[in-house]
Amino acid sequence: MEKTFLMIKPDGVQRNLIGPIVSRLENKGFKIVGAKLMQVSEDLAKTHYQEHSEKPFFGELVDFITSGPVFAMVLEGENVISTARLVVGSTNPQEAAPGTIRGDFGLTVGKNIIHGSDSPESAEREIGLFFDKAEILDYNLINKDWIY
Ligand code: FUP
Repeated sequence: MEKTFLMIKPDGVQRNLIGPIVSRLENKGFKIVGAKLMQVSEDLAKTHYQEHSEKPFFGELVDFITSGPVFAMVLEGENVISTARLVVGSTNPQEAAPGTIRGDFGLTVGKNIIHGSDSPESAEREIGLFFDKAEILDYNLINKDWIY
């Protein structure tokens, strides 16, 4: 089953949005197979965002993501990578549709509440960066065969 990486950023954690956001992801039908509150190091931040290393906002991005704890998750489900991106919404919260996480909770592109992997390659890379294999669980939901 497909897996993706999602991370509630420091703004979402500081605003006590872990619960509401995780609730939306569970309600959608995704299965949480890994989750933890963690502090992102500068090295990890730079590696995670390496595709943006030449962008003018790179320094601010690294400062922001390391400014406080994040809530990192691995979710599993059918087409979870693209479907979770729909639930997350557009990068700029001012353009994100109402009903999406960024559309409902965010206001500026620099502080857009949550990250979600954008492709199978980035999902695999990001899960590997943030989680040890032993932190990702393989389990069944009892009597819920219709949850993947
Ligand atoms: P996304 O995949 O939606 O998280 O968006 P990107 O990978 O394009 O951008 C990563 C992060 O860079 C965004 F979450 C916010 C930040 N960013 C800015 O701060 N300014 C920009 O103009 C674009 C992105």
